[in-house]
Amino acid sequence: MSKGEIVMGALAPHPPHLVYAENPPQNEATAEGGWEELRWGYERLRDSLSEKDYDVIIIHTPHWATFVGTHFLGVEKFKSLSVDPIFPNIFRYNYDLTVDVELSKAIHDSAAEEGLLVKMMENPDFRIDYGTITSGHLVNPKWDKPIVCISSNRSKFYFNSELMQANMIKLGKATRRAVEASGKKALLLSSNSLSHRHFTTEPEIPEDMSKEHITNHNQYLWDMKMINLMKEGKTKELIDLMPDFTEQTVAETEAGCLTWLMSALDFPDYKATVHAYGTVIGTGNAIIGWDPKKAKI
Ligand code: 2X7
Ligand code: FE2
Repeated sequence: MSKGEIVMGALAPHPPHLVYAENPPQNEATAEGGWEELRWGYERLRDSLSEKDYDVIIIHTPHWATFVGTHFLGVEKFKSLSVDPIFPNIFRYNYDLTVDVELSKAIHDSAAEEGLLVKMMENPDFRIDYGTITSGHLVNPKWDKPIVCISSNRSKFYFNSELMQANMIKLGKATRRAVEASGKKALLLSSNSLSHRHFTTEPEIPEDMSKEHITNHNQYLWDMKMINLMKEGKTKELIDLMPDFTEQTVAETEAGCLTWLMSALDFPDYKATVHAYGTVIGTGNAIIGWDPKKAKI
């Protein structure tokens, strides 16, 4: 069996607004468009993936929060309706997805070898979180690839950012090792926004773009600082700054997804490709790809 590999890693944020604005048949709500910059960014990410051959999409998601260890989906098929708890008016999505349970279990076992507390989630009636569904849809609207879905262990809440990062670095290493041993080609998604202070009221028309902007200038400056580090290939510095960034902008990086991705990619020192930056209800969102082939040039 040939060695497996990560063919690409991406920061793939999941505001449900982006799915709503696309009007796919799976979503019950209908929109008049909106958030084009980000949606066109996802188009560019999908274009860059069209040249890649891959077997599976591995998603680390903030909206499956687990407080005792890291959990992995362990059932092959999930089909149900996902309703966003905050935005039921815009996201009521009928999902039908397949899990690569073999790879999921392999990453679980590899993470256990790193000393992490882990669990397979084997309840067939489990409701898949909207982070997984939104990032999964925007990257692969046909849903023709199986996924592996990894929960976010909220160690930041009962310990601190530093401990969360240390664990996510182990989880990233464990993920890379399991992918390589599997012989499979994997696409990895960090499903999170950057800065995350958001508006507390919604415009009458959610997609009214005259109302959309970053919540405050501080968030914008922090987002640009972090994105520029990614563009420059300074991902170790990015990890060092993550606790301060997360605290000052209430960033969704608190869930550990981006730290996991950087570790799985072995802390890229090559340039990331920024496909888009834009805001959704005041939060900062970037769509960014890392192609490990660039490391070899
Ligand atoms: O979960 C989210 C998010 N991360 C960003 C923006 C809007 C809604 O939901
Ligand atoms: Fe979110």
